[in-house]
Amino acid sequence: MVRLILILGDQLSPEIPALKRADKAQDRVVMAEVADEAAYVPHHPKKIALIFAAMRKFAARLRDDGWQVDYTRLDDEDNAGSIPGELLRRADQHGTSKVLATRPGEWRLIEALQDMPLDVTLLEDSRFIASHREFDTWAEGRKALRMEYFYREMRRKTGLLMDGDQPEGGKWNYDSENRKPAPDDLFAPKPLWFEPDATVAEVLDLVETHFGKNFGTLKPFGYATDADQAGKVLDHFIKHALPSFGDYQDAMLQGNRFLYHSLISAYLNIGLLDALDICQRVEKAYLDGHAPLNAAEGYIRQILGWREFMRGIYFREGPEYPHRNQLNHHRKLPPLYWGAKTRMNCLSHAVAQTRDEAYAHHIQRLMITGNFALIAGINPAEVHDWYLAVYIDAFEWVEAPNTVGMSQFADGGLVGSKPYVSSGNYIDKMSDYCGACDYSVKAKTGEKACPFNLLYWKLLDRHRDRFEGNPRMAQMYRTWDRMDAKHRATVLDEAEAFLQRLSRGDPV
Ligand code: FAD
Ligand code: DLZ
Ligand code: SF4
Repeated sequence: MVRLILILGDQLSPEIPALKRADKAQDRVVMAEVADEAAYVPHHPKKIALIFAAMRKFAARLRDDGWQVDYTRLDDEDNAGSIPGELLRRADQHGTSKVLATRPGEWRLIEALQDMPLDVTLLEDSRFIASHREFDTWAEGRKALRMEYFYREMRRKTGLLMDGDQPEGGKWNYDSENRKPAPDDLFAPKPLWFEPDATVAEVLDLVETHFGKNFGTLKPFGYATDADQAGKVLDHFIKHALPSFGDYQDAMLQGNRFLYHSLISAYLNIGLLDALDICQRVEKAYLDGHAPLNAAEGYIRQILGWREFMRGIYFREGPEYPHRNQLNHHRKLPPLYWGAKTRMNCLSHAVAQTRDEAYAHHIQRLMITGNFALIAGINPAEVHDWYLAVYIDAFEWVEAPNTVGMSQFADGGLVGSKPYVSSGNYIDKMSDYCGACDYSVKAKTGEKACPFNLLYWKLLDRHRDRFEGNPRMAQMYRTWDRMDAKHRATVLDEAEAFLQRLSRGDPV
């Protein structure tokens, strides 16, 4: 019997297990641009354009390679509007009930496929360095799951940056050398962008028509949309930016949105690049003397460590993980996240960049938009939906542990041992945002007080019972307790007044 081989918009790799197990002579590849996937959150138009264009190019590549591909475009008349709907329609067309698919990266879609009245086989996605079994075996019986120890396992497993059974250079982690603030006149290489070709131009028109009102600027669109272009982006990064990646990994500059970051997460997540191959190429750059160890190790840790760890957590914790709210935060996401004016220059910049590029780098996501949402007590489910919608690389398996876990501490400390929160000082140290802000980062109270200064203490005060006993937070509480009682009361009152203004929708 003919089988339908489902390839989703983030499974665009010839190595994807469903294709590897398929019979080119007989089976039919099913790919579909569908309203349900494009609308479960209001995705940034650039993200939809990337996925549709990359899907179309991948389908063409498969056809050239001899596969029979049933491709449905968004505006095809008989489009069923959902992945299950399209599978049913194709099953009917070809008189089959058999579907071979690679496990999707989101519980919502896994459950939808499992509930179908067809014979669906789901294969484990093999594009990752650690299998589910490996992660679960590592996690089993541990009191706390910490990325650092998992990462060491992965280094041993792959042999990346290893000198026998010891880490290259004698240390596993060079994070302490990766925290330089960027000087204002830093010269950073420009990322590699591409002029839209005919396929991309056609998709841009389609996206403009159907999703033009979503938050986000569609044009100019310069993202890579096939494996060849994505490979060029990686080459460009390794050649020009990798050597300084380590030094300025945590820096933020108003005039430079990308600094020394690689901008490859979306390509990696949709299958245009391969994780192990990237790590091996970065290791080679180090061994060839092109990049220093703190850069190569810092970069490899992000992919081999954080990315694999996050995936392990998402699948181990199950479908209710994205709904966790251990800190019981319920404030609505304020309109400033969707571009409403704010006097906070750091947020204004991070959101404007997100709107224009569908991209912000890690520290902007963690210490600006994420930090503010956490100290303002925003509902993590709303924060999660926002991150899932606005970033070009956002797929739930990687977005949810980063947002719900690392950034909002809503999993109660599974991903991180303490919440990533800071007052304005950290932002001032790592960026040039504060100098151009309406608020004063030096002011701790009063009309000009930086809201991060107020809300940071408010969060610690509100959750004292939970955090006071955490050894990594004890120093913060000691600092707070040493402050004059009247000053502390003023901070808490002003923080509360700010939060009320935020909830009322007053400009902040
Ligand atoms: P670089 O800084 O050049 O890093 C290299 C690569 O390392 C990235 O491409 C990515 O594949 C990997 N990486 C780095 N940090 C992480 C991490 N914490 N988790 C997983 N992979 C990592 N990343 C996503 O791919 N999709 C998301 O939806 C996503 N959501 C996030 C939400 C929040 C709140 C936070 C704090 C982080 C999120 N990240 C997400 C992680 C990280 O911010 C992005 O991977 C990174 O900014 C992508 O840009 P880049 O390719 O230039 O990365
Ligand atoms: C994100 C996305 C979008 C916007 N559109 C489609 C689509 O039309 N067809 C498709 O197959 N996949 C799409 N995707 C990616 C899926 O949402 C993704 O496969 C799941 O969220 C699982 O990671
Ligand atoms: Fe952000 Fe505060 Fe700095 Fe303004 S002063 S940019 S609000 S950290």
